[in-house]
Amino acid sequence: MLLLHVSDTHLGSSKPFTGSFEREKDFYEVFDEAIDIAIKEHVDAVIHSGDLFDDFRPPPRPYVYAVKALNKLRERNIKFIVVAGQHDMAKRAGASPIHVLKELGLAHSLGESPGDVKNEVVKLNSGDLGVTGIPYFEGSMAKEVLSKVKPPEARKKILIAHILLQELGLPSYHISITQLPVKEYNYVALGDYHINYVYPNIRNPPIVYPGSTEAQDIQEYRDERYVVLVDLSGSEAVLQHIRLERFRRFAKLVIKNVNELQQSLGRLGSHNLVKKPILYVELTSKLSRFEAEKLRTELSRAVERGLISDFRILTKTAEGGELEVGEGRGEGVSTVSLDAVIKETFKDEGITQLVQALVSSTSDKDVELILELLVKDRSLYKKLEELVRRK
Ligand SMILES: [Mn+2]
Repeated sequence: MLLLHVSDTHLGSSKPFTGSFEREKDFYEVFDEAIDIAIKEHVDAVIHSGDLFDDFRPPPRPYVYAVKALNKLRERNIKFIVVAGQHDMAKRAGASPIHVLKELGLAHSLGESPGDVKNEVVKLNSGDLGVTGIPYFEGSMAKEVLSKVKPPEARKKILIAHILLQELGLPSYHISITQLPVKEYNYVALGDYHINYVYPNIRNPPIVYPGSTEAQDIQEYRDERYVVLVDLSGSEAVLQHIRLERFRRFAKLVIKNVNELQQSLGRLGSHNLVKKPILYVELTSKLSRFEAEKLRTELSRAVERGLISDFRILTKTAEGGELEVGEGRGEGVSTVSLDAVIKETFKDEGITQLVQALVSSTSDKDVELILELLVKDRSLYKKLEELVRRK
């Protein structure tokens, strides 16, 4: 029995260039590559450990690409078994995009909302596979979630979960690996952590994060990205990490001034890459407006010459953290913050606050709040209306 483990494909994302279709396509292309590997390797099923989509209400395009790719699997009788991550998680029953794929007969869903743990036996070409699916959940639900984990009755069993393990050593986590009955399973397929990671010193069963298929920003970037081929034919699972080729590379240059950029660009060596890399430029000193403009021009020229696909500029904050001050292609590069740009653009305190809230909003709650604000403050609404009319 052969499986391909894939995770965190975030279809629909275009990070770090929100709204760029070029970048959005990267996520579709590498997903397609993973599906083609599954077909080439004649696997019985593709196991997806969550964040298939980047949004729980995807626009049509990510659906189209997902359906196209998953149809190729269905034609070959390869099952696609998936749990929801926090990105494609239903806020209420039946509302996850995974549910749509399930209704279309393109996915076997093993959990779509927090606490929706499933223990099932799935019929594959080469036999029965017992699967426990744990979709993303908040840490406070751990006890309830763990009580629902019941290894199914089957000769071969896998556990799929979209969780961060305590053992990763990150600031936040869901549970420790010791809380899961891993010994009951032949393979543990994990998602949520975007970096490839194999839990050390455990031969049986392997506990694996393949990592995401694309990096969402430079912090997540690694030179290699993988899908994992899992052979369950023998008594112990045999793994093969397969390197993906069609993901976008990131490069980073740390420079003081424009001269240093010109010297470093030549050394990028991006000519033999399948795709031109995204370049992050980290500035170690503050540039004048003139120098900043020159830097942007140089970088735009590098895009035109096909050295890089796009760029972002980073400067260090006073606290030593990284601050992004500009991105490529038309976005103005300066040493001012996004907040300052919004202020400068709208020149009205009320509107500025509104736009800032919208820009930084991450939930429907914020939108509700903003609407409430508009209803209460008619003058703000009037000003906004005028602005829209002028555009
Ligand atoms: Mn993810």
